Amino acid sequence: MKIEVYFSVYHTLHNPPFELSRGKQQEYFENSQRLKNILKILEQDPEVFEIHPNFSTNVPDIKEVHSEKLLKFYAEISKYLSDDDYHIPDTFAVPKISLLPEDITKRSGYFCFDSATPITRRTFSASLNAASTVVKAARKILTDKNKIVYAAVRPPGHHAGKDYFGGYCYLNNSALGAHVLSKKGRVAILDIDYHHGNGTQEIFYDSDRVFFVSLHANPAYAFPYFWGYPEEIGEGPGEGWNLNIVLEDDADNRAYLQKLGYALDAISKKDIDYLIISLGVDTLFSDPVGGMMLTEHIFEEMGREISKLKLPTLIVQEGGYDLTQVGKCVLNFLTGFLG
Ligand code: SP5
Ligand code: ZN
Repeated sequence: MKIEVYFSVYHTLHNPPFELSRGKQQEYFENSQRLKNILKILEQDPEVFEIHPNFSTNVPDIKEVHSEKLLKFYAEISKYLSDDDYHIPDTFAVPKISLLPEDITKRSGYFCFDSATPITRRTFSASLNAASTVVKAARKILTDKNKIVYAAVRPPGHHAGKDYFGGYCYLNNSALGAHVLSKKGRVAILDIDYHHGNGTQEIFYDSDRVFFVSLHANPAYAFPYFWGYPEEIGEGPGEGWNLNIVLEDDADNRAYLQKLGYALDAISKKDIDYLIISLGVDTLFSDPVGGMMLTEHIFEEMGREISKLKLPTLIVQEGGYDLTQVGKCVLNFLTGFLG
């Protein structure tokens, strides 16, 4: 059995010089070397990984997931910025109000919720290319349900909401993929990134077509802080279709697998047709952004356990910032998934 890998070639266009986190200037953790390292490892086994570069930035139905104002803002700030420039919002709308300031460098604070997500001239292009790659990969699942497809993309997506961005994410890749699949059946999104996928949660919060299940570090002390609590269960028709499972930072392989078991149980109790995995490997002990204690071998077991759901599956890359281990963790996960 093979795994088809779709990758967003234009990801290198998004490479901000630094981020502001914890009030300090730091290296940009979500850099292009991450994806290069993942691909370098997968390319070594062409028998298993069939790699398809995606050059498109076309994302049909993008307006069904993201607001027109957000997309217009991205288009305008892309034109405003020159080649080597970068933009970090500095004034934020709290609470969210309905008027947008004219000044483009202040309008960003209406859509953005953190200071670690800079925008450059080509950020929107790179994000559209990532989103387009995931939509292509999702369509592949529709035409061939036996396929396992992995979307090797960046920037990541799970923190981006309908009308906002943050956490290194601009467009919600997994949500756009889920949107495509949800037209043909019920979808579960299993988010195993270290951080809560607040954007994905928000996009499907009132929907019973997409079951969002996230395993993540306790937001009482971990990013994104304001979302990810077990009380958030969905609303309206979506009540019972959102499941947050919280882990502590001392979580080791055993604790993690136990909670993953709860997540898989919950998914198998619903009538699901397609699975999307938001695959973050920032749960690794050595990750410079995440704080858990997992070792690289556990990713293989995670893949194996999830594959037992026996669903047509699209795996989408989210976080993972230990440059020396990110490729190995992804490889282990995919190998385990293949069985
Ligand atoms: C997709 C994803 O994983 N986004 C995560 C965004 C986390 N942003 C907060 C970054 C804080 C970085 N702090 C680094 C501490 C250095 N020891
Ligand atoms: Zn993360």
